[in-house]
Amino acid sequence: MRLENVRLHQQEGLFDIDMDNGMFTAITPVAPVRNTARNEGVEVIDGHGRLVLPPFIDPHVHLDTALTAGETVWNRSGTLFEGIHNWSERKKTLTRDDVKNRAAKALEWYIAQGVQHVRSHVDTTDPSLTALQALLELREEMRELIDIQLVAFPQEGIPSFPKGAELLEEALKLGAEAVGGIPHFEYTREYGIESLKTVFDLAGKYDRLIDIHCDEIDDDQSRFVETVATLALERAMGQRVTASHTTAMHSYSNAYVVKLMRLLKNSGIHFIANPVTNLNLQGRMDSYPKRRGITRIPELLEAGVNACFGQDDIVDQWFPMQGGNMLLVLFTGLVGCQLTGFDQINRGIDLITHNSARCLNIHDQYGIAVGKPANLIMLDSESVFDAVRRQAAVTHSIRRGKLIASTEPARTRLYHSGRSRDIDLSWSI
Ligand code: 17E
Ligand code: FE2
Repeated sequence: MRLENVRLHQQEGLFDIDMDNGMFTAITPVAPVRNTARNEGVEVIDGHGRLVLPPFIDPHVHLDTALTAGETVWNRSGTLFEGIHNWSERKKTLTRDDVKNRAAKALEWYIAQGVQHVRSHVDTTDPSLTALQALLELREEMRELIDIQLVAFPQEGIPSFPKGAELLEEALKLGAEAVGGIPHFEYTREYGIESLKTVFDLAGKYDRLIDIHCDEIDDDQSRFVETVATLALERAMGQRVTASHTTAMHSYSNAYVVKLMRLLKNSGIHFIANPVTNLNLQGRMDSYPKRRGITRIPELLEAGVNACFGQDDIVDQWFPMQGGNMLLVLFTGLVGCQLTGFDQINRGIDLITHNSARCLNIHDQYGIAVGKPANLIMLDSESVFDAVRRQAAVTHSIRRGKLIASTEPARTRLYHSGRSRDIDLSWSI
């Protein structure tokens, strides 16, 4: 497979990209003269100057809950806690096929929109571990199209749920890649701390990654992230540890955040914000002004801490819309975090690509470079800025050197004074 006349982010000019045996073999500037020959029989796609990027990543989603919005009831208060309650009712009716069918549909939506890597939490506070077994099967069945990392996620707590720790450990034995937790949901602060020790002990015992739902609450007293970072630091595990959500950081005093930032940086842990979901869930107990409840992404990035954006929900109790469009997640996150300077928008693409790859510990195998797996997407746009601005379609998704999805971009005509013409919705600067 060969792509011709494509643009690369933050590089001048056009390039040809050659792939062979599932790997990138050459990336060559077209100007001043094209000096690469086409090999006979190689499939060629002309990019016509369009942008290519490494595939999008969703580092935080719940595939087991996908497409269950309104089941058994709609979330009326819009809070995290009503969502957890309603899901616990729906959870009683799960079957393997139910989970697989819904998750497979959500994964198709991802694949169609250029996502090739997802990290999905899967609820382990279910004595039958039905959802986990379903997603373990789907992970293997979908491997050619998308990589799925599974986090064993104790939605209703570890010490606060009967056999919570045993179920979590069983999920690791069955093959989940990461251990999760939810300290702010445990009955007491002490249980929260205890739950984190359990998570770190299990990750050590089974050599797994960690991704904690951490301080997802508008309570400025919820400070479990300091314990996550300290355990990561003391056990030298920072690069393998992620704190997801951390929305309470939005409400911390600046004095505390200044102290905390040093620890976060030293620990080397990663952060995932889920801007769409948390703009929806947070601030629900506020009158006006209402807090946005997104963690402090600009400050984390400024401090040199790795951070990225996830979707979290696809048509479920916590967010009833969306489905696989990471450019929409990025757009929402950039607006929600006021990261709308020209450079911030351009660099923002890292929040759904390279930064997420570091968080998932897949960065060695990720990116458009000779010798890496030939995974990339092409967008109906010439620049990142324009693609983010107008949510450009992903026209091609190529994985291991093979086309796995394509989308025809929309064409628009304008009719005026008896004449009609195509209009161009792009704007590149
Ligand atoms: N569960 C949870 O604890 N928090 C969330 N944001 C979702 C599920 C989606
Ligand atoms: Fe989540």
